[in-house]
Amino acid sequence: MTQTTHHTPDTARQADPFPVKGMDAVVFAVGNAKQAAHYYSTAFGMKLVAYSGPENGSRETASYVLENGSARFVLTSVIKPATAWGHFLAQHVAEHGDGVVDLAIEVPDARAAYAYALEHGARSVAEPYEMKDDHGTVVLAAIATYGETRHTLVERSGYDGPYLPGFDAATPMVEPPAHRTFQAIDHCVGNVELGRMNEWVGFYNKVMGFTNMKEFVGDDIATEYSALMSKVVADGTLKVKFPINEPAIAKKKSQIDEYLEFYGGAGVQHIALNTNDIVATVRTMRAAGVQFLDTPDSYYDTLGEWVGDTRVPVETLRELKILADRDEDGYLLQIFTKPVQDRPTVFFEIIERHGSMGFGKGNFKALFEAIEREQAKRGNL
Ligand code: TYF
Ligand code: FE
Repeated sequence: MTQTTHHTPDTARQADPFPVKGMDAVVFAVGNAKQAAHYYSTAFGMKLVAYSGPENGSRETASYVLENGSARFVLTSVIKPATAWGHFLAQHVAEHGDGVVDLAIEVPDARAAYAYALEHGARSVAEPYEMKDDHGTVVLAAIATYGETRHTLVERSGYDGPYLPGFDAATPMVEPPAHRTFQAIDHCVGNVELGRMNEWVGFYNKVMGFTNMKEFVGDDIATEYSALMSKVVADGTLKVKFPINEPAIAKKKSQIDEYLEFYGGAGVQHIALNTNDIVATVRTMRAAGVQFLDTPDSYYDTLGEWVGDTRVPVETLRELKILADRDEDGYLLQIFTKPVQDRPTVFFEIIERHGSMGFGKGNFKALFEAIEREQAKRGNL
């Protein structure tokens, strides 16, 4: 059946049936992209690099492209729906609120990736097409994944424009912070309906040849305290990692059920962002008004006993409510924002890895208790 990989040997990499270069972009459909772009600039420290809107020929949508290292977010709003895409975006925002419509993946050959995916059971949302301008040609195609989410497969083959044809370079909205807050997308998590996690894990196994990583939340943890089950799929090089969660029947209402109820179905739950200085990043983001989940002092009272020494003293972790975990490969530091819109749906994780390729298993109890405290405040527990 499905393989479990941690570090994939080079031989497996050579035989990769679905090679990927990494995440191309996380595309959000939002009610007001102009203001969302401002939030990700001022609060997350990202840099506006490209824009498409009525001023440069896009009558239907306005899109802002923000970057931080290799992490790219595209924020899109509908101005006046005209085509099927505009109507889809308008309906997506009406039904789901602000959310992710596309986890775009950069591939060396979009036509080959698309053909492989369709042969292995993917549903097409866009057949391969080319976009061209003075900067070169980009080949794109798209397949459906959970909920109304899609994966656009992007082949850039030397394209040197600021994002895609149709986009003009833009100047940053504000001066980015002196310290870069994060530099890459670590993983993108999906929430799917009860009983459907294995189906979606199988989808990535078949359609993209992704393999299962060691870390998962099984039945045992689910019934004890998490109220969710989770498995992680990744490409052979671990550049693209997609955990998939489903609710579990437990004593309390699952955080995944809360998401599904307020999002109106399956969708992207959180985006994790890599940083090399989580302390500086959390200080910058907190100062800009970003709210993070709280962690009780009792967590820090015993942390040193099992995590041992990390780059950051426990007292600093305690001050900023940063979590730490250690496994056989090393350790990681991580923290989670509260939902970033009024609906209790999409949130972000900031993660600093030192060897560990895990997802913070040792923190699941503390993390899920913190999420439950927020659920209770919203009357959803
Ligand atoms: O991505 C992960 O697996 C970790 C932990 O609802 C996690 O960030 C898992 C499920 C969840 C929230 C966080
Ligand atoms: Fe995560």
